[in-house]
Amino acid sequence: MRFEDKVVYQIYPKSFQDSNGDGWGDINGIRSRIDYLAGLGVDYLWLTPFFPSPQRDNGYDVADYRAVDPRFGTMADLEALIAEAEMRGIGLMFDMVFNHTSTAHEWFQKALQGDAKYMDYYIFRDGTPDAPPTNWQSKFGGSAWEYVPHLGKWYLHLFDVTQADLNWENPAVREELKDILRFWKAKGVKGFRFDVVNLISKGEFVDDKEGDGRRFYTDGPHVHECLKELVHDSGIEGMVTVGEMSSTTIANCIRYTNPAEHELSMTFSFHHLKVDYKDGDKWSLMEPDIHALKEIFASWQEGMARGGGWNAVFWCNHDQPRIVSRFGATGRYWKESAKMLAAAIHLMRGTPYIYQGEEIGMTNADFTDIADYRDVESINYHDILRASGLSEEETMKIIGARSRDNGRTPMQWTAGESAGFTTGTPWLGVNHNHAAINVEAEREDDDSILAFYRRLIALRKEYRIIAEGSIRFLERENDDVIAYERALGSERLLVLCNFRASDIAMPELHAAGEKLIGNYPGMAARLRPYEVVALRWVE
Ligand code: TEU
Repeated sequence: MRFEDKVVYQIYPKSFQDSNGDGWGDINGIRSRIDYLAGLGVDYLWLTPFFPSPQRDNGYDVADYRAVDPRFGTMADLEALIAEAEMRGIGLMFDMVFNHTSTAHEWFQKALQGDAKYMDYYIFRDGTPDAPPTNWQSKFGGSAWEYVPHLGKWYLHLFDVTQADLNWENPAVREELKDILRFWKAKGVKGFRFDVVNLISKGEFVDDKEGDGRRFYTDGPHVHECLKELVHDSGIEGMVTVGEMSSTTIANCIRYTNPAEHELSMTFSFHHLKVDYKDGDKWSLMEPDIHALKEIFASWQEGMARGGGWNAVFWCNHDQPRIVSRFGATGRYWKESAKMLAAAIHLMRGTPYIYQGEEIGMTNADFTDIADYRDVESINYHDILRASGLSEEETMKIIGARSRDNGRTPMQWTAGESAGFTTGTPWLGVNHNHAAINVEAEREDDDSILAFYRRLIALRKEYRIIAEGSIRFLERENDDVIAYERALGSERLLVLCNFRASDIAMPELHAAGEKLIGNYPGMAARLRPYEVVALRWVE
């Protein structure tokens, strides 16, 4: 099953809707908004982790995979949400953080006590306090190894020091993880997202002379075997699964998602979200390179199709800045650019993901002080950038553009206090532009970004060509426009996206097609600023 005509909506529970005034979003908050989600027409809700956690990395540091953190609610609340969603034809997808656990997890606590069984659940290496086993770097900055003096050993953490990597070479670990999947499947969960799942199989533990170590564990030696075993033995085959793939390749993503391989339904890859990284560095700013963006889409979309793979298509998630602030506009062309960006990916080949707030055109956070940020990565990099010699002003400009908190500010429901997110003090500041950008303002407006997303979702279900058509990229040399053609039998769909804030020449491509969707009235001789138009015809 390919999930071609499905659309997934991602919820970051902490920032979606608070129901009890403690400033944290919660499960009952999601329940109260279920009709809004059903109204959008989405098929699945992916919930980022709500499990008991010290919240060093907002829940991606899981201390217990089978329970609900009391700050998010109870198991009964969760069961009610699953049932209420199902009544509306919506399935829940849970986020399985299986590359690492929190150091607060009982397995790691037992390992720390020297219990050999549990030490083998993690990646411990002998050594002296002055020499980590390898020079690998944590994704959040600093060494990927932490020394435990009373054990005389180091443990590996590719992320925060409180996120210890699991040892997937140990069959007992793999059994534990399968059991967790069975547990949630039995509760009626319909699918799973697997966090950084292409990092689970570590290769050799040697110094990386040219990089941060990722070449030794990315798409590692046993990753495909491990996934096949996990999916097969846990009995989740046939459910919707998406793997988050860090620094991966098309060839690997074909293997992860080609149905003949029995691994996953689809993959997230991130190359298209690095076209504004100067020299590939997230912490160096650059204008987005639209030519590079198009080439990445073209090679991934066409390459995955050739190999029988399947893409998850997305712009936003809880780790990314807001797309209108990034590749679109927040001033004069805010609405046009938000719609253009939406159509650009919703009409591609793959399963679209919408991240909460994207559908109303939410923008980056408007924080100016590092004290306003909560994300561990932003706080670490603030210090790293300052130590590298940048001024506070330069540093805050970078953090402002790149922080993961840009995508985590509370959902903007109304123009009222705290945007209707909470009656208390929000855990992370609400963007002041909620007075203008909010669900209430867009809900009844046929011309709103929200209405446009609703229409895109409906079109995918109405026109098989969107869900199942082949894809071919056009205008490869034109740096202003992203253009592609979908085909199904004798049917064609041409999509033209102007990524510029000015009007540009109309590519000489279109036959006299019927306009299926666009963000301006009618058709003009040139493509207007951030215009998108999709034309359909039968040959
Ligand atoms: O993210 C994995 C990941 O590598 C990134 O997107 C990461 O946040 C970014 O590269 C840092 O610059 C996943 C989760 O989505 C993220 O929230 C977690 O922090 C991370 O795994 C660890 O579990």
